Amino acid sequence: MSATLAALVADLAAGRLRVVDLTQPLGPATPVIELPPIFGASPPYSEEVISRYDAQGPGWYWKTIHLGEHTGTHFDAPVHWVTGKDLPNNTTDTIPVERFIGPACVIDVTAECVLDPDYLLEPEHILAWEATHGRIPAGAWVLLQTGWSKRSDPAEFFNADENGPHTPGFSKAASELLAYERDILGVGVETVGTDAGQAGGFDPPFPNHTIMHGAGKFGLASLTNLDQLPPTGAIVIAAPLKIVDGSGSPVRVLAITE
Ligand code: 23J
Ligand code: MN
Repeated sequence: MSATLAALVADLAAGRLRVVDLTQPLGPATPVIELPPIFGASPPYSEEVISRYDAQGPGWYWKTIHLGEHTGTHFDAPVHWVTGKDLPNNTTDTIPVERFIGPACVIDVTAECVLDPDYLLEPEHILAWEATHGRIPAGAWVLLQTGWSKRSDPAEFFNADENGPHTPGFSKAASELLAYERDILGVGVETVGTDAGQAGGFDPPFPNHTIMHGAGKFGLASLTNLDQLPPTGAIVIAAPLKIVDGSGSPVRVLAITE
């Protein structure tokens, strides 16, 4: 075995490395994004039991599940957005698997989001983070820690009023910096989508989706436990289901950290 893999196994077994689950539970109560009614809606998760040690299957339990590709903790592939529709290897079944693993850069803006639920990460905030923690490397997952996963009440998680949802995200310029100047794998967020709640009214609408997916980058939404990660030093593994021509998929996101 390679020394690296042997050390990984030994460090995990000894507890020198820890696996942190960045995934929310997936079930009927999972919050699903709501868009204005002029657009199509992603259905809530639903399920039926096929058998549970009963007449339909005396020795076995299994279910059927029905859900949108973008439900709960999930992966956004470049083909999800019109800007990424003609890129090579832009679907869940064709993205090279090496691109599902990368070092995590965790940007903590929890305090800012308490004061302003519409908080947008700006380039100056990224540069300030880099002044402390070092330059975001190519191939990194950039995770925006907002504290939003602590909002277990769906009304607080969506935080909507008559003007729509109020949840944090990225400015257009911040997404451009991360996608073009840093060449990251993608961004991850604690909110229901990788754009801010008000981003449907931005120019362009949903700028993070527009820019990231146009540049072949990915998204991870509805993450949790980001507060268990250091700003740098963890590795994130986020491999979507190999759905043929998939625009995204529910995903079990794991971090390996000291
Ligand atoms: C479709 C339209 C707008 C958004 C989204 C999907 C998502 O957030 C998503 O799950 O990709 S903002
Ligand atoms: Mn999505």
